[in-house]
Order: sequence, then structure tokens, then C-alpha cells
Amino acid sequence: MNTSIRLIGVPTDIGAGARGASMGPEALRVAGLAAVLEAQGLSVTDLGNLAGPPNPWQPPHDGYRHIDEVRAWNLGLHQAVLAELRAGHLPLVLGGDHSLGLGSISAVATHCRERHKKLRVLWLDAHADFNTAALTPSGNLHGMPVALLCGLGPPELTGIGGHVPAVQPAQIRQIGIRSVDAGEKRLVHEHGLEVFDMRYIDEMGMRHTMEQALAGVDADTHLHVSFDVDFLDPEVAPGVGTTVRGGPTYREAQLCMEMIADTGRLASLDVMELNPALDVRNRTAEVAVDLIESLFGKSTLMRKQPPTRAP
Ligand code: HAR
Ligand code: MN
Ligand code: MN
Ligand code: MN
Repeated sequence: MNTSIRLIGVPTDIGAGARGASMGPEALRVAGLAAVLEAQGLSVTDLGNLAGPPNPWQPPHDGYRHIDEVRAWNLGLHQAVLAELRAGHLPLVLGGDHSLGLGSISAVATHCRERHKKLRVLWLDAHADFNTAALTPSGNLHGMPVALLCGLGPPELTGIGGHVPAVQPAQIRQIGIRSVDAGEKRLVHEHGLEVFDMRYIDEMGMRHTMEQALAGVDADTHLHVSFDVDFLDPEVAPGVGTTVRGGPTYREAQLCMEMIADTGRLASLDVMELNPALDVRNRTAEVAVDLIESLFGKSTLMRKQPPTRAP
């Protein structure tokens, strides 16, 4: 795995339905993110925060809230992530709300096209984030980045990386999903998105889920993880704007991260939707840092191989 990590803070809640994710980057720093990764032998450079427009807190226009501001933040993030990838680093984006997945992942997709790498995106979230202007109940763009990446939406957003669509549904696996709007459900089905929802995880277990989600990841694969902190059960992670009951436990989430780490292919990461204004003594930020530690290979024992099941 690439051991040169670059932290990119993106302090905005421009696409969210609650204010406060703009404080996410600092909360992750306060929870000790850089030190925890350095203790694992990784090299960490904190590039500080990107700048962008303030949140004007407007109602939707033509189905979208703050489309110009969302574009501005995502253009800046796209350029920052692409520059780090081209320079050989592993960008770790500190969000910020999940509308920023657009800028981050469109940059990763561009990099993969330049390097002739396969792309696999793991979207860890309670939500499918596959809404359009016609379907959204809120106009909040953090409910739309996956659709935008797949080319569904206005050109000023879908075209941010210059290639439309930025990614194909077949490159994406969604995990932990348990809140999908009625019209969004139909669109997810039409586009053949592969979704490991909570029902799947309950029935099959996290281990089998991750084996399926990671199937086909090989030495030529760039693995991107987009970690929406509301993926986690709200009992574990209350500090997010849109909690949904019935998410993965702390331990299920750890296994998810450990199995991603085992591939050795993690090449870029988003940590999104952490909202310190809604958190309890920075507990959610600390949980997120624990999980990121596992994602970068922290393990209890020096195992040569993962434990195997009895035949
Ligand atoms: N589906 C709802 C909407 O579009 C809620 C989306 C909430 N999204 C996030 N990110 N918090 O996953 O308004
Ligand atoms: Mn999300
Ligand atoms: Mn979510
Ligand atoms: Mn790469």
C-alpha cells in the first residue's frame, strides 16, 4: 500500500440538510488522526483546509440547493485530489458533507484513466446518495453524488472532471444502505447499482458481504473508500446530520475495514458527514479515527493470513 498520506480538509456543509459538517476536518484532527496513522509507520502530511464559498442556507432552485457553491467546492477538491494522486500520494479527504464525493471520486477516476488502472469504489453509507432533482425530497446535494458521478444530473456538476460519466455503476459497491427514497430506489435498480444493504449484511454477515464487495480487486485495481460516517449505527456514531437506526455495530464496521486493509489496494479515502455540532464529546470523531486505523492495517495479531472458516 502507498504509505504517503496527504490529509485534505474540506470544511463545508454546503450539500447537507443540517449545518455543522464544516467542522468535521478539525474534529478528526483533534481526535488524533495524523498521530494514529504515523504510529502505524505511515508518513502523514496535513495539507490544511481548502477554501470555498460560505453556506448561504437557501431553499432549492430547480430542485437543487446551493448548486453554484457545491460546484465551486468540488472543483477545488477535484484539483487537490488529482494533484496528490499524480504526485504519488494517497489523498485522505476530511469532509465536509458527502456532496464532496463528487470532486474526490471524479479525480480518482481521472487518475485511473491516466494510469490505465481499474477503479473500485466502496461506498459505505446508510444512504444510496443516488437522487436527482426530480426525485430528491430535500434538494440537498449530499443525497446525489453517486448519481452525479454516474452522469445523472446537471452538466455543471456531472462534468466536473471533464469526463461524463465520471464512473460506471459497475465500478461501485454500496455497503450498509438502509435509507433509500421511493423514486431513488427505482433509479438504483434501473442502473444496476450493486447494493449490500443492511438486510444483506444481517442475512449473510459482514465477512461474506466484504468478500463479495471486494471480489475482483487485484494488483491493477485502485480501491477508493468513500466512508460516510452515518454508515455506522447511531448508537456508535451519533455525530452526523442524518442518523438512520439499524446500522453496522462497531465490531462489524471494524471487520469491514480490516478486510479492506487486507487487500493492500486502498489508494484513496473520503471521511464524510461527521458533524461535531451534533456529536457527544467528539466520540464519533474518535470512533471514525479507530476505524481509519483499521482501514490502514491495524490488526491485533501478526497473522500471515486471515482466519479461515471450518470447511
Ligand atoms: N435521501 C435523502 C435526501 O436525498 C437523505 C440523503 C442524506 N444523505 C446523506 N449522505 N446524509 O448520505 O435528501
Ligand atoms: Mn452519503
Ligand atoms: Mn449517509
Ligand atoms: Mn493510483
